[in-house]
Amino acid sequence: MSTQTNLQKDVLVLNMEQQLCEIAGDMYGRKVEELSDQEAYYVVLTLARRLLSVSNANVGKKKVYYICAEFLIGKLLSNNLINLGVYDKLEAILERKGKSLGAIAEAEPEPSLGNGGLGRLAACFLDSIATLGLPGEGIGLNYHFGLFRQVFADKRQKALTDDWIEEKSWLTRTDITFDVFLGGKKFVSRLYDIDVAGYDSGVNKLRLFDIESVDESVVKEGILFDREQVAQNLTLFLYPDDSDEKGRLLRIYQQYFMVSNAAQLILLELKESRCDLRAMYEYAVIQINDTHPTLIIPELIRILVEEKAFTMDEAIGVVSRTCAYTNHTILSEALEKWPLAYLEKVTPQLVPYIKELDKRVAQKYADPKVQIIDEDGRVHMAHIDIHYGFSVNGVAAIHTEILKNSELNAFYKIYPEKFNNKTNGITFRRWLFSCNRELAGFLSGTIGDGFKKDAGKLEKLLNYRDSQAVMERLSQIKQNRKRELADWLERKQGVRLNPEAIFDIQIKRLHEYKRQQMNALYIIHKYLEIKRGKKPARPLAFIFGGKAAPAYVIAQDIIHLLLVLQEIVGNDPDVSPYMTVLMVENYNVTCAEKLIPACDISEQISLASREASGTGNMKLMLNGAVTLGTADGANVEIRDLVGDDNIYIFGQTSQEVIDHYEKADYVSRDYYDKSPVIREAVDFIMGEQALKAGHKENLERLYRELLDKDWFMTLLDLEDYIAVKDRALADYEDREKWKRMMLVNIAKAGYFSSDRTIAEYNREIWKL
Ligand code: 26V
Repeated sequence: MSTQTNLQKDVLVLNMEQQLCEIAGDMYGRKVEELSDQEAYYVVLTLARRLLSVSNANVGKKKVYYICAEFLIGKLLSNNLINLGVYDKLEAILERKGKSLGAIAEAEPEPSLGNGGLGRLAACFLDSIATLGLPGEGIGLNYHFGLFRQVFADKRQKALTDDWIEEKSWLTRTDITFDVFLGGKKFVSRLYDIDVAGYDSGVNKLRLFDIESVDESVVKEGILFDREQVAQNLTLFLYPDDSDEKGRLLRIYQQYFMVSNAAQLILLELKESRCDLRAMYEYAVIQINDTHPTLIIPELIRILVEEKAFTMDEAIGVVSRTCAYTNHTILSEALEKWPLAYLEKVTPQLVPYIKELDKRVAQKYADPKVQIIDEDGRVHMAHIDIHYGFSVNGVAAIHTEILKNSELNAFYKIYPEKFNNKTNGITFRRWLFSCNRELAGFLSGTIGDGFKKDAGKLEKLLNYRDSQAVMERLSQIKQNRKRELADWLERKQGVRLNPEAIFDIQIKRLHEYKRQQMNALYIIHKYLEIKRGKKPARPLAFIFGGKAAPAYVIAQDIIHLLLVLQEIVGNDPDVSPYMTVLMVENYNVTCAEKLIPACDISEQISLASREASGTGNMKLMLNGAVTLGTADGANVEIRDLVGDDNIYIFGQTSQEVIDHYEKADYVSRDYYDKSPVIREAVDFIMGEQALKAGHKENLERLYRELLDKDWFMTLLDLEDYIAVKDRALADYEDREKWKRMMLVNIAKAGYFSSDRTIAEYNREIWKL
C-alpha cells in the first residue's frame, strides 16, 4: 500500500508542470503565465494538496494526540512545498513562466490560530513529529477569526477581525461529526483536517473542530460580539476576552468543546484499531498543553465509566497512564482556576467526576497547596493534570527547575518521578530553509547538507571561525535580509529604515514581564543623549512587533508609548538621522519570517524566572542575531552553548528575583529616587514632549504603574541593561568580532531544532 502511494506521488512530481497547467486550465481557463499571483496561489495550493493526498501517512501501533488550544501554523504553502521536496523544482517551472513562487506564496492568508509561543511551538512540533515519521496528530479548534488583526489608529492598538478562511484553503471538511453537550444542550460538531507534511517523510494531520451554526455576522464593532449565544459564537475567536464572567464562561465552553471532541475522536480511532480500552495507554498518549485541554481527563474517565463499564478505579488508572502535561508558564494569572459554579453551568456532567478526583486527593494529602478544589470552590486545572497524569514537564531547563523547586514544589515532593524537562525547539524548515533560503543555501555549500536532517551538524561551521571569506558571506547575507526588510516595511507601513543601521529587534506578545517598557526607557535615554550631542557610531533602528490582549490595559499603554516615541524620534531632525523607532503593525508569523533573518541584536529581556523558555530567541540566533538578554528561559541554555563571549547577559538572576517576590522587598520608587538616569527616562513619559504627542490617560497610567507598582521589576535591571546594551552596540563596530559572534550563534543553534525536542518527548514520554 505504502509503495503504491509513493509511486503515485513520484508520478505526480514527475509531471508537475503538466499538472500545474491542467489545474490552471480547469480553474481559470488560462495559462499559468497569464494568472495573477492570487490566482496562481490557488493553482499551486491545489497542486500541493494533491501531492499531500497521495503521500504516505505516518502510522504505527501507538499514536500521540497533541491537544492544544492554539496552533499558530502561519502560511503553509512554502513550508509544505519544501517538506514535500518540490520547492526548487516548482520554483524553476514557475520562473520559466515568468512567475515568482515567493510572490505567489505571499498571497496566502495567514491562519493566526494562536497568540504566541504556545501556539507556534505546537506548529513546530507537528512539523517535527511528521518529519521524524512518528504517528501523531494535533487536535484543536477551527477559530473562524483566529487572533485579532492589529491596526494602529491615533497611536493606539485597534483590534479587528482577521478572516482567514477562504473558499479554497488547506482545510478538508470531513464526514466526522460528534454530539457535544454544552450546558445540558446538544451541539453537533464537525471535524476539519489540515495535512502536515514531514520533511522528506510522511504526512500527519492537524484536526480542528468546529460547529456549523457559528455566525460571523454576530461580530459588531471591531471584535465585539454577543457572548451569550454559544451556538453562534463558540469558535469565532481564539481566547475571547476573559476579563468578565461571560468571557470566562465562553472560554470554558470552548475548552470543553475541544476535549469532548478530542475524547470521542481518540476513542473512535482506538475502536478502529481494535484496541482493548483497558490497555489504552499502549495505543494512545495524550499530551495536554497548558491547562486549556485539562478537562479531557475527567471527560475520558466519565465516558469509560458511563459508557464502557469501567469502575471508577479502573477508569482513573487507565486515563492517568495515558495523559501527560506540559506547563508553559508560571504566571499565576495564566494558571487556570475555574469556579466550580462555572463548570456546573457549562459541563454539569463532569462535576461529579471532578469532585471524585478532588475527594481522592483530599483523602491522601492534607497540604492545601495540592488540592484540586480550593476553599473558595475554584478548580485548579493544573492540579488535575499533575495528580492524574503520568508526566509533568517544563519547557526549558531553568523553567523545570523553578517548577520543581518553587512553583510546583509541593507536587514535586509527592511525585518526583513525574517531573522532567523538555527544552523547546523550532523547526528549521520554516525558520531557516524557508525564511532565509540564501543562508540555508550558503550553509549547504559550506558544510554540506547533513545539517538538514541532523541539526547538530551545524557545528561544522565552527571550523570556519577564522575564515574571512565565510564570515564575510554571512555578513553579506544579513545585509541582504536587512535591505529586503527595509523595502518590505516601506511598502507595508510607509516607514523607511536605513539598512546600514544596527537592527535591534524585540518581537513577541506585549506583556509587562517581557519588559518592552524597559526597552522603551533605553530608547528615551538614547534619544536624550543624542539631543545632548552624544551621537552613536552608526544609526540605530529599534524595531518592535507584538499584540496586546485587548483587555490588558497596561500592555496597550506600552504600545502607545512606543508609538509616541516612534513619532517623537521620527519628527526630530536632530535625532532621526541617528535613530529610528518602529512598531511593526499586526506582527504575526509572516512578519516574523521577514524580521528574524534581518536582526542584529535579539532582545530577550524578560524578568528572570518569568519567561518559561522563549522560542523567538532560538529563531533569531539561528539566523545570526546575537542575544541581549537576561538569564531566563532558554537564554540560559543559549549562553551555555555559545559561551559568555557570544551573548550579552545582564540583570538579576532568577533566584534573586524569586527572593524579591518572596520577601516583597522590591520598591521601584527606590530605584527611581537613587538614579538620575532612571529618573530622567521615566519622567520623560510624563514630560511636555510626550504629552504633546500622546494621550495623557495612557502615559500617566503607565508612569504611575512604573513608580507605584512595577510588578515585573522594570527599574531593577534598567541601569545594567543600559550599560550592557551600550557595550553590545560598541562591539558591533568591531566588525570582525561581531561576524564571528554571528557564526558561533548559527553554529550552536542545532540544539534548538524541534526534531531534537520531539525525539526527547518520544524517548522519555510518548514511547511511540
Ligand atoms: C497566558 C495568559 C493568558 C491570560 C492572561 C495572561 C497570560 C500570560 C501568559 C500566558 C501564556 C500562555 C502560555 C504560553 O504561551 N506560554 C509560552 O509558551 C512558550 C512555549 O512553551 C514558551 O516559549 C514561552 O516562554 C511561554 O510564555
